[in-house]
Amino acid sequence: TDQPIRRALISVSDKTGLIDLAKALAARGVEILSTGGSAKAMRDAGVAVKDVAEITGFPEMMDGRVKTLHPMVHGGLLALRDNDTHVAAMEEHGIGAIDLLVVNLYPFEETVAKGAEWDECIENIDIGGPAMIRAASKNHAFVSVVVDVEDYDTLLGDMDQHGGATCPKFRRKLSQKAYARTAAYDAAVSNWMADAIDLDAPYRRAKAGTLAQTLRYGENPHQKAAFYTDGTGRIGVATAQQHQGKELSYNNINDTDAAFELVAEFDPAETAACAIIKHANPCGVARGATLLEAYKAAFDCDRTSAFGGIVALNGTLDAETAREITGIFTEVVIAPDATDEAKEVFAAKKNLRLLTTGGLPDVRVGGQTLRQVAGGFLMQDKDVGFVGMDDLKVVTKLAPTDVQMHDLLFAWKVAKHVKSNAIVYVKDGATVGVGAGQMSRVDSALIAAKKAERMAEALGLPEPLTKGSAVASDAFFPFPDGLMEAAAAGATCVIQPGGSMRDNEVIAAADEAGLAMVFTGMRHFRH
Ligand code: 93A
Repeated sequence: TDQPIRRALISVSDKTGLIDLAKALAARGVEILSTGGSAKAMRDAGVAVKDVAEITGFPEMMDGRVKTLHPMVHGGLLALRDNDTHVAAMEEHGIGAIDLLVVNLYPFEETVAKGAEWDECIENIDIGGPAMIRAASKNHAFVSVVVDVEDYDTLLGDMDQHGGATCPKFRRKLSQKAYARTAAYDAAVSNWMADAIDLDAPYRRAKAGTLAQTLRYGENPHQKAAFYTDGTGRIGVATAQQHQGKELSYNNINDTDAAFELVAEFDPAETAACAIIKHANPCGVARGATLLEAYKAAFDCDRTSAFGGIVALNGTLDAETAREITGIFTEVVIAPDATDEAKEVFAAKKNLRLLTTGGLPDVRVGGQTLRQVAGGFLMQDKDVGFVGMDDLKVVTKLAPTDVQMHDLLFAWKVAKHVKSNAIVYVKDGATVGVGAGQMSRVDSALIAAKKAERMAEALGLPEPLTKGSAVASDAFFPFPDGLMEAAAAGATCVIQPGGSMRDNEVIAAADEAGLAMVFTGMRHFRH
């Protein structure tokens, strides 16, 4: 039913149109209650106003934080006029009905927009206003609530149409608009806080995570850093147990993750495997009959780079392997487990960190990766792409032998974990040259071959181990040149995605060089 407006509460920060509205209401016989600033403005303009403080019996206090939060106000807004007990309560406590609420909120959004300090923004979070708005909106069966200066005229119009009352349809519309306003208001506060937290501490951007460790610094000493867990409980560096050594650093965690995710590609039921990582790229990966063999072979790929590296194993670290690893300075060793003897071997090396995980992560289980760019985030599925023997397509006249096939697939698995452009030479289940992170695929092929030459010299071998090797390329060869470099280094078989415009040229060059080549149909860029 239409509800007569006899008593109004006006509390507005934006005083636009206030005086006109107050005069119009007064002219229609409406009694006006108001808060400090609003009351003063109306009184100065000659409108009769009663202070809310007079009704509540409490002065506005705590810098205005508490002015309308009182049963005399909220009872007047919330009481159901057609409910006997509500009416009795009003009578008992002397609560007068409030038929109209006119409120606009502390200018929180504007305060933030002008770049105010934290404390000023906080003071501009309106509490009493939204409380009243929500109360009046809930009770729209009896109460009209106006939250927008634009609605003052519409209100007066509706009152005039209904003999000083408002109609139910209009009140419901006002109510909906009022809830939209308080919802947007709280969203603005929440968004501001989220942003402010990030600006204060960008390293806390991993919002969804749980702080696991504040790090001494980030990639460099002048960068603050922290480590967060994501709650998935995935086996890996985040859930590993550290047995000895000082705290892991930012780079240690990053490299240890790269090492363990790589070594987990190799099923321990099939083979022992070892990966050595430097600066997030493998400088040696090998499989072997034992972890000791695998470690030695991985180490021989690039002994220079392995210094200060991260070693990951796909099985239980034993004492022999541990002893071999202590032959050079190693930052971190991560393995599913370690024997007591192995732990004893490491105990003498105070700076070496040993991590055990209780198992290997399942590299086929997906999930998302998140990375930051200026002003945004990039989300993508994890690269869990896998190719097996049956997925390979032989494209050359020559087909790889079984032995070559094994090395090709091994090289392919490693290439997935090498920063693009990745070229990986493999011989007998061990990398013999890794070219990583070059802008040109040709350079990656050359660098890897060059490293193999240096290793041959250091090891006193008659020729580099790339002679007779299998080579993997993480993406297609756009031209034959990269492939020719690999052939010049001695590669005899090739694994690559294929799909270049010039595949025919590349295949022809491979045939001419006497190479066996297979296409995977899948690429493994990694940046
Ligand atoms: O600080 S508050 O959250 N506490 C209150 O009890 C309260 N009651 C009204 N802010 C409160 N208000 C807000 O004061 C209103 O939403 C309005 O924006 C402002 C009007 O104050 P004044 O009439 O004193 O200028």
